[in-house]
Amino acid sequence: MLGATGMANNAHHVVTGAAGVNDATRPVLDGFAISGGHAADNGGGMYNNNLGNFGPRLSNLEFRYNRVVSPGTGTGGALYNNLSNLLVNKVTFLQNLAPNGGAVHDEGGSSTYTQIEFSENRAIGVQGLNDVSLGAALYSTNSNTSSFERVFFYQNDSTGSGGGAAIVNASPRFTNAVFNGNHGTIYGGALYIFGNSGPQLIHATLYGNSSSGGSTDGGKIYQEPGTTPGLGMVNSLLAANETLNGYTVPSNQGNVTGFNPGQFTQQFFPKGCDQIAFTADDGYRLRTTATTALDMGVMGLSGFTLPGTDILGVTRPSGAAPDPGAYEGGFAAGCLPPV
Ligand SMILES: [Ca+2]
Ligand SMILES: [Ca+2]
Repeated sequence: MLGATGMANNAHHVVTGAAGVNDATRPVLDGFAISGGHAADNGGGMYNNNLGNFGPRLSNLEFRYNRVVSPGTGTGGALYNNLSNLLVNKVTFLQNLAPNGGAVHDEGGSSTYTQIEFSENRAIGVQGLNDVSLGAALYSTNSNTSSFERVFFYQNDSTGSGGGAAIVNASPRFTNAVFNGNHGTIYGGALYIFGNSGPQLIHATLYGNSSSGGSTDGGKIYQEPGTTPGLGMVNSLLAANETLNGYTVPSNQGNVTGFNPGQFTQQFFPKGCDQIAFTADDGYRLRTTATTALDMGVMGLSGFTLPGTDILGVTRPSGAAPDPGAYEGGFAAGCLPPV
């Protein structure tokens, strides 16, 4: 059952999760590729339902090419977690697809994700009803409070809203996070936020996210009117020439907007020239000349848990104060683009 490949033979989930009775007895999946799953409802790669506090421990996995194909309602192309708290470490979600939550749907519960890459996942809605499609990489709903520490959202694309994540009545937390090249056809290239939601961005870098909904679309972040309490943001770095809608970046919380991307070490290669995220050549470190951002972060803020390291594990703060964004900086220009 594990590692099954070939879409046609997988009418349901590749893996169905079970629960432990304590942390030590969580079921473990380590070192697999879970690919080609093809569910008609939820969780094309893995399905976890009502497993409580001790859901599976997932490590060193790649979920790729899994999909949910039900028209308009299915969720979690790679991974569906309903009221199931997982520990997920060093996992890549690549090119998964669903109507909502192209890679992951966290419905209730509170999972802990560390060193996670979401690349090129898709949320694809019903033709003519594109706006029902939410969250190309992540769909967080129903009071979910998952934590994402060290996370890359890279080139995910929704035919509706929320190219990176769609957050509906939920409050996930993203710490040391990169959002690059994500796209929502309607609203919110990076994030779409709605309802009773209080997500947090802590040391996030946002660059090159877009949406196609017009002048009110919120290229990076779209927060629906009436969202309560709404997005919290601290020590985050927003590159120039992208738009927000329904959201005002808080001042005096170490956030920098309008950042010149030419002051990244390598603005065109967020993963660096090795094309691997979470390594020292990653492109969104700050140059020594990035004086508008270096040391502009705050050291502490009530209601937010600040990390002791950056996305690479470098101790924060380096220098006088933490640097906004995912990376602690102060470097020369990075690698040259491959020829
Ligand atoms: Ca790299
Ligand atoms: Ca610093």
